[in-house]
Amino acid sequence: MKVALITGVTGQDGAYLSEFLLKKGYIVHGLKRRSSQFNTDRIDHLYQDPHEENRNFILHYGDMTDSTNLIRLIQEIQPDEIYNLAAMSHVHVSFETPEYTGNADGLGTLRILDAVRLLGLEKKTRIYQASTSELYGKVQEVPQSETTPFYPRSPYAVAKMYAYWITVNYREAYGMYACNGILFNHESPLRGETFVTRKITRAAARIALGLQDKFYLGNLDAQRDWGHAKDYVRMMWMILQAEEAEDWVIATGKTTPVREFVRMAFAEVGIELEFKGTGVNEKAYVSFCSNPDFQLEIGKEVLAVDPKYFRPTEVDLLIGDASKAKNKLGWVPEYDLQDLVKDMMQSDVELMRKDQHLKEGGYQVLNYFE
Ligand code: NDP
Ligand code: GDR
Repeated sequence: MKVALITGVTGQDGAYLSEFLLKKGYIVHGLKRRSSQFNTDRIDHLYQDPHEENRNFILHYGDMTDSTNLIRLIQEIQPDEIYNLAAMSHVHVSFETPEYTGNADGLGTLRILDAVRLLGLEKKTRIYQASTSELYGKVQEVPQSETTPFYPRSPYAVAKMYAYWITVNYREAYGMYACNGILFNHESPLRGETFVTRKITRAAARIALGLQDKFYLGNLDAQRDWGHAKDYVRMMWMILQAEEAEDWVIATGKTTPVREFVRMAFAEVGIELEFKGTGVNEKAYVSFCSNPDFQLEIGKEVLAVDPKYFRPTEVDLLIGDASKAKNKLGWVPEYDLQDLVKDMMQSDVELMRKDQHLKEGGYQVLNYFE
């Protein structure tokens, strides 16, 4: 049985990757942070009581900023594969916490690579580094591929650039099997609530159910290449099974503006929107509602722009060329954008219906949006 260690196991990708590897028969070890509350919502269905024998899903406390912890864990676990997914992954927040982001996302990657080297596991342990399309930043060429130059536009992207190159350097210097997956945006019902797609699907569900009046976004013109996280974690595994350690772009090859994602999310539940105005004055109104379950007034304002969500430097356009992964590894995504929106909306409507029941029962429901 192969043994994997996943850092960032409590995140979106960590949860899907754990499920995927467990189905493949792996023993999966996960690194989770100590938190003052339980932080394992996304993986609770995989949880195994520590008193059980022969567990195949084992969680350990740890942190990407703690070398001794990482060295000790890797020594104990002796993993065949490490998936380094842990990161402060929010681009906008990285402008608020640049030093921490550099430490966790940049130096954290070095700590993993160097632990493997220090422990003499260079020939045993394969390493996947969660690199990102944010490396491309300011548009140099489209579509973006493995050969497109980088121009990072946030402390997050700069930290990830260090992580990218230190991964390449350890591969070249010490012959380690270490790869970068340059993944474009991927989303799912498990996506963090403050990333734009999930913010939109949660708000659309809440507005449809009458739990919320309107919501606010930043730059509606930004364009992203959005795929489904389930397709992307499968690719992480395929990358580590390849004969040679290389770097790979994973993307759908299609790009969509944030505004269009908003339109698709509302349309998924029968609500048509009309957008009026431009820039910070742009707003969206209900123009038609075909769903008799939702009591929405035609002309109701549901979306406005709030400049506080604009970033000091923005990445305007991402569109990836994953031909290398498709041709050499045979990767074919199962979901397109419409399937993704459907999956996220179904899940959020179901989740918000629970809130609706709680509210009707007189209980307080979460009313916090970032
Ligand atoms: P999430 O934000 O959902 O998950 C990040 C994970 O990292 C969480 O488990 C988080 O723990 C953990 N983490 C954060 N800081 C630390 C730390 N200092 N020590 C230990 N663990 C830490 O991200 P995703 O699952 O979406 O992404 C996974 C990886 O892929 C990230 O590295 C991200 O930057 C990268 N990436 C993501 C893309 C995407 O579109 N999703 C695209 C390209 C790259 P906690 O749950 O406690 O917060
Ligand atoms: P991104 O994802 O920055 O691409 O990073 P995010 O969903 O945060 O933003 C996408 C685009 O939407 C615009 N936007 C808003 N974004 C947020 N979060 N909130 C808003 O209200 C809002 N309004 C408009 C943004 O300006 C941006 O252009 C994600 C993360 O998962 C990274 O970890 C990963 O590396 C990259 O994807 C690939």
